[in-house]
This record gives sequence, C-alpha cells and structure tokens, in this order.
Amino acid sequence: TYRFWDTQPVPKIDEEVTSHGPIKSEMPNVREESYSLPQEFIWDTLDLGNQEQLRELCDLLNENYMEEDDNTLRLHYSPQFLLWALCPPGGQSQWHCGVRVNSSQKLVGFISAIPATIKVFDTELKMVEVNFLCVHKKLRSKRMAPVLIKEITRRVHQQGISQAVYGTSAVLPKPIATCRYWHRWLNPRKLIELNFSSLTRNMTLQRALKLNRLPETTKTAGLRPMTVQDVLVVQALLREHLKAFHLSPVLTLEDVKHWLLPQDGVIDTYVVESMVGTVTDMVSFYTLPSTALNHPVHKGLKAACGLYCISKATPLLQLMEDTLIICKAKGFDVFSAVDVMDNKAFLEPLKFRMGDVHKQYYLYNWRCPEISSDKVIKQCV
Ligand code: YNC
Ligand code: MG
Repeated sequence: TYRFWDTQPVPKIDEEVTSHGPIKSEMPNVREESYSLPQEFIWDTLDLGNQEQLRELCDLLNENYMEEDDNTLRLHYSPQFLLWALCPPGGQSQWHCGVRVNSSQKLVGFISAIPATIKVFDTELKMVEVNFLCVHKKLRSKRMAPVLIKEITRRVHQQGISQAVYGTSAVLPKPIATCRYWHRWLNPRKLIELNFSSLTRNMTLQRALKLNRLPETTKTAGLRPMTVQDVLVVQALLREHLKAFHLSPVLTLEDVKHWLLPQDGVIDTYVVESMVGTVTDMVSFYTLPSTALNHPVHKGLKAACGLYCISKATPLLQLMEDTLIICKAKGFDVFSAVDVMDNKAFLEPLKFRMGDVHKQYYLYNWRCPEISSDKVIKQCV
C-alpha cells in the first residue's frame, strides 16, 4: 500500500486503465494557507534570478539529488542548467518551492513545477511538469515528500491547472510508460577509470576501445548548430513529428527558443540544412556533468543526454552517428538516451549499452491506457 499516493487522484497500482479523462473533474477548493511543516521548518519561495539563492539550490541538488552508489561521481548541475530547466516561458516563481530550517535558514527541501502543454493520446492539456523533488539526506523518511507534493499541487491549483506530468525511477501508482536508459561510451578508458562503466570477462579495455571507435569526421552535409533563424522551421518539424506519439509536448515558438537554442554547456541542437534554406532534420542533447570525488587524475565526467531526434532526409543511423562524433569532439565522455521515440532503431546498431536505471512516466489526475515507450516523446530532464 501507498500511504500517501492512495489518497491522490491517480489510478491504483494494479488498475487496468482503458478510459481517458480526469480522475477528479471539478477543481477542488484551493486552500489559502500553505500546508503545515514540522515546527522547525519554513516554506521559502526561491527567487532564481538571485545568484545567492540559485547557488543554494545548486548546492542542495548537487549534494542530495543523486544517490552516488560508490562515492566516486557526483552529479553537478550548473546555475545556467537550472535556469534553463526551471525558468521556461510562462514559469512562475511560486512554483520554485523551497523548505528551510527556521533557525539556520539552511535550504533542505525543494520541489518545482513548470508550465507545459502536453498531448496525451488525442487530448491537449495545459498542465505542469513537476521535477527536482529533493529532501536533504539527513531528513529522509520523515514524510516530508508528501507535504512538498501537496504544497506544489496547491500552488498549481491556484493557477487553475489540475493535471501534471512527472518522471522518476520510483515505482508509484501508476506508470503510464516505462523507459530505460542506454549509454554509448565515447571515452571508454575514462569511464572505466571513473567506475561509470565496468569491463567484463569478454570486454577488455582493448576491445572496448576498438568497439567504440568512431569515424573522425561527420558524413551529413549541411549539419550545423541551430540558430535563432531556425526556430520556425524547427517548430514545424517538431509539430509534424510529434503527431505520431501518445505522450508529447506541444511547443510554442517561445518554447522552441528556450528549450532548443544552443547554450554552451547546457543545451545543443543541430539541424541539417540539406539545400540552402531547407532544414530537414534535427537532433538535440543537453549536458550533464559530474564531479569525480577524490580521483587522482580525473576531475569529472561529461555526459550528453539525447532529447529530440527527427530524421526525415538523413538516415537516422547516420544522423545519430554524426551526433556521437560531434559529442566526442566536444569532449563528452558518454552519450545517454532513453528508449523513447524511434530511438530503439539506433541504440543497438550504434553500440549503446543498456543501463540498469528505468524511468517511469506519470500523469496526475488523468487516466489513460498504458503507452509503450516508442510512443513517448516527452522527456523530463
Ligand atoms: C518520488 N520520486 O512513495 P507512499 S523525481 C513521488 N516521486 O509515499 P518521505 C515519491 N513520490 O508510498 P523521502 C518519490 N519518492 O507512502 C518517494 N515518494 O504513498 C513517496 N531523493 O515520503 C513515497 N528525487 O518524505 C512515499 O520520503 C512518500 O524522505 C515518502 O523523500 C523522497 O522530482 C525524496 O530522487 C524523493 O530527495 C524527496 O528520497 C527523497 O525518501 C530524495 O518519507 C533524491 O513519498 C532525489 C530524488 C525525485 C526525483 C521528481 C518528480 C517528483 C514528482 C512528485 C509528484 C508530483 C505530483 C504532481 C503534483 C502537481 C499536481 C497538480 C496539479
Ligand atoms: Mg522526509
């Protein structure tokens, strides 16, 4: 049983859902006051335009968001990355919801929501995407997470929105889709030295280096970074492509600018301009660096995470291989992707290895049948 989740408008874990629609159709009375926290804590809405507060959030997440299993690598969100992930067009500062210790003012909890229009099967819904739920390691298992979730729900209801999408490795009532991470080694020696990957009896370092070798140069003529001039055509490519999926974002021009225009160390997007003025394909990935803890040689590791890939004129395998070549040249050590969209078609051929982390996708207050991962395009960063 799920003490908290069983009280929420989500399907039961063993429920077979065949219909589509809201679970609670009328908007609840929204309470005026915030939910109560245990006495020693207070709510604090973070102002991410303030350098000091943005830094505090980076520190909270970098120290508490990822469980590093063997204390060798720690995820390292940069301030610019968090501004990208948390301040899209239409974002609300009251949705950057922090918890502090009253006496010391130390930030110990966080949850966020950003606005998103999502198409679920044939219905377009204005909802939020909830992410970066985090409770300080020393305060775990004290039922703080349900309070954070109820409080963000209250603040989202205040804006007249009653659905949400979220993704997590936790298994809760009830996933609408399950995806898996895959990793393509770009710098096998370093990945092994840092314990990100391990060799097996059949996979020596020599074999790994040989197997993961990439051509020096890209094949696709006209492959270049996206610029602001491409926003319109990239939006059109996405709109056309997204139709085929059952869970997909609907992006305005402002969204495309925000989520896809290249920002050094945060987000990269490449387009293929096959003939002058005709953009036919696009591929994008974001940057997730980690810091190496106490390693004699390596300072850290740079991962590229695939976001969207649309191939119309260029063969998918070629476009993705070129993307790997670009990433290697840019100093990335690994390229990670989930088995959503048409990604299954390139993962094995391009020597991605299946990771052990799953990601479940969920909707809050919306019922729909289960979606296979190749019909998902929504990707929570
Ligand atoms: C999780 N990831 O099952 P039950 S992903 C949701 N998402 O409830 P406590 C979670 N619920 O089983 P802890 C969850 N993890 O009794 C646990 N839960 O019904 C549930 N990790 O609370 C859990 N970030 O406070 C249980 O647990 C209850 O102290 C237990 O805190 C959990 O951002 C957590 O992985 C995750 O910081 C905060 O472990 C903590 O363990 C932590 O006793 C490291 O909580 C970081 C981490 C999660 C990343 C993410 C998406 C979150 C979605 C939240 C749901 C949003 C719903 C929609 C709201 C808006 C609606 C509108 C309109
Ligand atoms: Mg807790």
